[in-house]
Amino acid sequence: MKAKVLVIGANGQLGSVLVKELQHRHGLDNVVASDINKSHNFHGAFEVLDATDKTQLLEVVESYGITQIYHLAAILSAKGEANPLTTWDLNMKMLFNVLEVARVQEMDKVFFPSSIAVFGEDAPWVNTPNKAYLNPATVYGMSKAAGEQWAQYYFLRYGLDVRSLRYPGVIGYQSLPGGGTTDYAVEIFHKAVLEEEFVCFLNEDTTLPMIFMDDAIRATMELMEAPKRDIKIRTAYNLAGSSFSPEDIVREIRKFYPDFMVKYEPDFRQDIAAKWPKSINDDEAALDWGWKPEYDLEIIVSTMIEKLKEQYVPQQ
Ligand code: AKB
Repeated sequence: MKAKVLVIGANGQLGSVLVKELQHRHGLDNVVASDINKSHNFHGAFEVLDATDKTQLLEVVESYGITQIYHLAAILSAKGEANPLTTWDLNMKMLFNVLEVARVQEMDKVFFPSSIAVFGEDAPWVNTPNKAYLNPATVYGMSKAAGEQWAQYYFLRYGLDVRSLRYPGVIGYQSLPGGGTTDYAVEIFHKAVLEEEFVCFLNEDTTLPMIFMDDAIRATMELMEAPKRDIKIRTAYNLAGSSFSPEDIVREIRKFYPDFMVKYEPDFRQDIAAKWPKSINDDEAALDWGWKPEYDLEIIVSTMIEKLKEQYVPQQ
């Protein structure tokens, strides 16, 4: 039977790119993009969907005969701290609705993104292993850590094939992030290409795990397409790309824009970043389904600059 895929949170940083990849793999007619915000630029089916509303979710699933859900909607680490209880409520409610609808409809697979935000100050800071102690310091991180347990519970109790990755900060030219602590690592490239000064909300030496969009999408597809027997971790897999700090990015950007100006004005997001790992050990992902990142900082920077230049100065 052909897969019918629903993407929730399709307008987000990852969702907008993932929808196109899924359309490419499954066919335009077999992917339904959905988001709470109606403006979008997808070809193919699109539904305005509030995933906190289970009835609405079920209606969409039934009307298209959905067999797989990619649930990408969430309030992220920085934005989530403004309204902790609302963040918990929304993130958990959406996940429960997705898990329940997928269980009742006996779906083939569910993808639930987790994050490096599940780690807190009691996990090793460097080369953080998959099984490290989880004491997240943000509500977003708490919702992801709890979500991982619920994903595993639905697998063990009901046999629902839920798969998950702990994404680092995602860097891509195709879309903008919103409300995260790693957002600076995308914004900085837009400023560089526009030849404007960048004000960085993290300290210059704050090293964080990051991943290029193309690697993040490929990892998602490789995890989701791996044979079920190979998926040994049912909470979430650590996923690594490359680790670097704002000053590392600036050094690389100045190879292209030697006069690029940066001012450091750390805010509350510095405290969030300070409790996250500096680098991630993703040996289990490599072992179980063959994960291997392709983009290091140098390639990320040159690709970001090249692609954003095309976007800002349209070719004749
Ligand atoms: C955030 O910064 O909140 C996200 C994440 C690492 O999950 N990009």
